[in-house]
Amino acid sequence: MSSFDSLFSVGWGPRWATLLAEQGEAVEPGRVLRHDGVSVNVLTARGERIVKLRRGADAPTVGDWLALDGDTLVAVLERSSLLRRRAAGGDDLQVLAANVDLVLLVCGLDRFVRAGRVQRGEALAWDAGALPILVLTKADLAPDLEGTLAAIDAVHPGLERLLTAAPTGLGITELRARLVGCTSVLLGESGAGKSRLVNAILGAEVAVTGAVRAGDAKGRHTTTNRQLHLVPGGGVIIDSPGIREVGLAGDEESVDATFTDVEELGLHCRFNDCAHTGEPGCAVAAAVVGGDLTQDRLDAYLELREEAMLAGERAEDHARRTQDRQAAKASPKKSDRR
Ligand SMILES: Nc1nc2c(ncn2[C@@H]2O[C@H](COP(=O)(O)OP(=O)(O)OP(=O)(O)O)[C@@H](O)[C@H]2O)c(=O)[nH]1
Ligand SMILES: [Mg+2]
Ligand SMILES: [Zn+2]
Repeated sequence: MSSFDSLFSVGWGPRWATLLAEQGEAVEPGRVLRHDGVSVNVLTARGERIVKLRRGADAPTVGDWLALDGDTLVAVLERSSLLRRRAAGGDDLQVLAANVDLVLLVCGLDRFVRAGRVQRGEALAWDAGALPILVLTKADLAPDLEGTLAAIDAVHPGLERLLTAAPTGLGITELRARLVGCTSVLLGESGAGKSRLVNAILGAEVAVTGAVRAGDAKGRHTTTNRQLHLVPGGGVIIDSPGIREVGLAGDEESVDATFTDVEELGLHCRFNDCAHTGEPGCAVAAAVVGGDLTQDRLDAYLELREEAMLAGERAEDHARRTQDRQAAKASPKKSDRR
């Protein structure tokens, strides 16, 4: 028995105990509940605490486990997973949440569910080292529920999906059961119903929700900070602000994980480096002709793979430039050396 057992409800376990022990005897653990730019709210065995962040030091994010000495951050414990996305148009990767097991891709059925958005979310989840689950909200507002679900399932083979409606409680018990023992994060555009879902799961009005515009069902970015909540029955869930663009964090493998059907077909192509873009003996192209794979899905795969490749190259360039700058700083007068 350790004195940190009360943290089991927020995911404490042997992994964290081992990593914490490496930080010496004087430290205690805490999990980041909320981040507000200059400080983080941390849950410790002795209650919630605000820890100020120092500039340039290890930057913790929501979901991180910290080693603390009083109110001082000693270390961010090595993450088991990290959800990131590429910020719109930039080289920068925005860190969304750490140590997550499940990424809940939240889409409201009051508007069209765009396949590309879901596929990008899937790729981000795989890239993080987490499992994606499609969570459809607002089932009560769907004009043709059965038709919509059939269409969505056809476009996303292999993706786990849950259907919910907050006003009627549809799917909430199933979702809660799915969250037991996991750290889950909600990802979706503004107005998708993430915060209302959190309230339904928690059985309490904890998260603030906001109405969507009547004309286009767009939200108003009601939630502005990521926040970790405890799920009754076990597990934790992170509510997050709506995101408009889901820029891939790089890594073509995360795209392959999203399109395992295309990957499997590709094993039968004549060339093992086949790009499925018109090569002879391409099994993927044959599957499209034979009707086993839609051209739309192949196009989506090729497009996301290209984007991931370019993102990966940009990230490498970025890393190289940073390294060069640091090297230049370390030895400013190289030419003077004899
Ligand atoms: N009818 C119905 N309305 C819902 C459901 N889920 C959410 N809503 C409504 O949709 C609107 C937006 O919900 P929020 O939970 O605030 O959306 P959000 O995803 O948190 O939005 P941001 O915080 O802006 O990212 C609110 O008016 C909710 O009451 C649902 O299942 N059915
Ligand atoms: Mg919200
Ligand atoms: Zn091929």
